[in-house]
Amino acid sequence: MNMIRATGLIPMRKKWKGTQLSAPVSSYKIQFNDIIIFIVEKKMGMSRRTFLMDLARRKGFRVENELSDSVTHIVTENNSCAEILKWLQAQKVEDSARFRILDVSWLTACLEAGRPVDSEKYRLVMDTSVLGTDSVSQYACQRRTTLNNYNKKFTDAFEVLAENYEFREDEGHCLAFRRAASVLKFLPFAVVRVSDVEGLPWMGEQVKAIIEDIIEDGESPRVNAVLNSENYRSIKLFTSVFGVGLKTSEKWYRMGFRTLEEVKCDKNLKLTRMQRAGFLHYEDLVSCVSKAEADAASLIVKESVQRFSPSALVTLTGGFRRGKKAGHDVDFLITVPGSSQEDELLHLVIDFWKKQGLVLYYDLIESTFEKKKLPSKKVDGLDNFQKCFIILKLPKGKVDFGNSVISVASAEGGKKDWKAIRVDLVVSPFEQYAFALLGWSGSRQFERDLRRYATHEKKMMLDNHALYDKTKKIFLKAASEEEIFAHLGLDYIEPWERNA
Ligand code: DCT
Ligand code: MG
Repeated sequence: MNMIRATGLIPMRKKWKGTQLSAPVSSYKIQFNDIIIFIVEKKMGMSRRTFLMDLARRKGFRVENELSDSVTHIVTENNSCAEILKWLQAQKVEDSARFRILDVSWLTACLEAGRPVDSEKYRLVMDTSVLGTDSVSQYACQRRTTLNNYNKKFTDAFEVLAENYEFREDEGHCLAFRRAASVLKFLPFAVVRVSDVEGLPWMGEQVKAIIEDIIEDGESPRVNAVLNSENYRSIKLFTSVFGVGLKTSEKWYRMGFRTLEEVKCDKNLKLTRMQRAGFLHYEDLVSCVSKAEADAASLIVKESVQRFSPSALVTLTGGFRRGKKAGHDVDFLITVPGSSQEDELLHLVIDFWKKQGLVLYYDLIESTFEKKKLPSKKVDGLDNFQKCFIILKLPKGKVDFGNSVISVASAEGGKKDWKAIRVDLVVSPFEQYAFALLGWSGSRQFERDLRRYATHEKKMMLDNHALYDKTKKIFLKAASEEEIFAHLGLDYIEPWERNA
């Protein structure tokens, strides 16, 4: 981070030599070591900043020229809390919650007193009006949520609780914590006190109590209790195996299993083909797919698909389309412009890969789409597209593939020169492509809320195939995601803003 350039200041060293606007930091004795101050130039101006820095140093305060990692107190004049947080964001500061952001009147009070005064009443307050709208929408599809999460410590906690409720099949509580996490992911600032979330949707009493615990103690007893519970830990472990769902995990838990070793050693257990593959490639599959690996997989998928259908479009969807740097799998959507049915393509690609020894596991599901059917009411169910769930043997190092050379993290000497990664291929008819793309780009919470919004606000039904207007009793056609948002009366949200 180069603060000097960022704030537009002349580098201090030059200044000391020339105009002597400020004395070197070391020439005054620091009396108050616990507080390390940085004064923001924005809106205050350079000369007033220099004057205040100098004065504070004379009085024994430690004032930094740059916004270093050691700074504890940020002093600002005429800026709102939101402006400062935005400015911190521009300085690539990730954890803005570690600073006290204070009005300049705190510093002048300190200078007057000749010692640090209590800063609480000088803290800049965040209120949601700075979000640019009067209120934050209850729907994730009306919130632009990037991967910049200022509230990870809260959202991680909520996700543990949501997951635990999911394991216990308590949908209501699960959704409540998922929605709360989603709202906090959207906030362009770090929550530092409970009042910061006042007026935001989905902030119920339980949610606020957890936020309060984390603010005060850095942790929530309720979340810790889940993390330490044998049931949660076991179900989490079992469901981390590809092919093992909630039902199987619960069964294994009831049978007394607590580790994967115990499951693997029981010769009486009948595992599915999917689960056997899951255990066989467990280590590779739990270590997430990196962006580089996803790019390498993209090349392989594109080359292979276009080998059999040169005009086919292959689009990276899922988390990687939203800009994620890692994911549990790589999702692709395939469509052939001008063609409505391409049943053969996926089979040809899989056969080709099998011959190349690239397929460690696959399950090809034929399309079950019926033309007459309305968009489905099921929110989280799978769609009817032909699709294939694959474990791909991704080569490491530089590999020639078709006309391309792919390069993934090289194999370390003597070790296996490939990694097992999960790949999903979905084939959509061309006229449903926009709906399929929107549905497969996620996030899950974003998709849920798009459907909820369509149903409750527009009397429409949206799924991965179509949009149906129940009032006009017609299907609304769309050739792009933009057109679907327009049909729904929503502002367009870019894929990287859908990380709800
Ligand atoms: N999807 C959905 N509902 C489901 C399953 C999937 O709406 N029940 C959509 C949302 C994302 C996309 O399909 C791909 O699913 P995942 O791969 O599970 O999600 P992801 O966002 O790609 O997450 P990850 O990075 O972990 O793969
Ligand atoms: Mg994915």
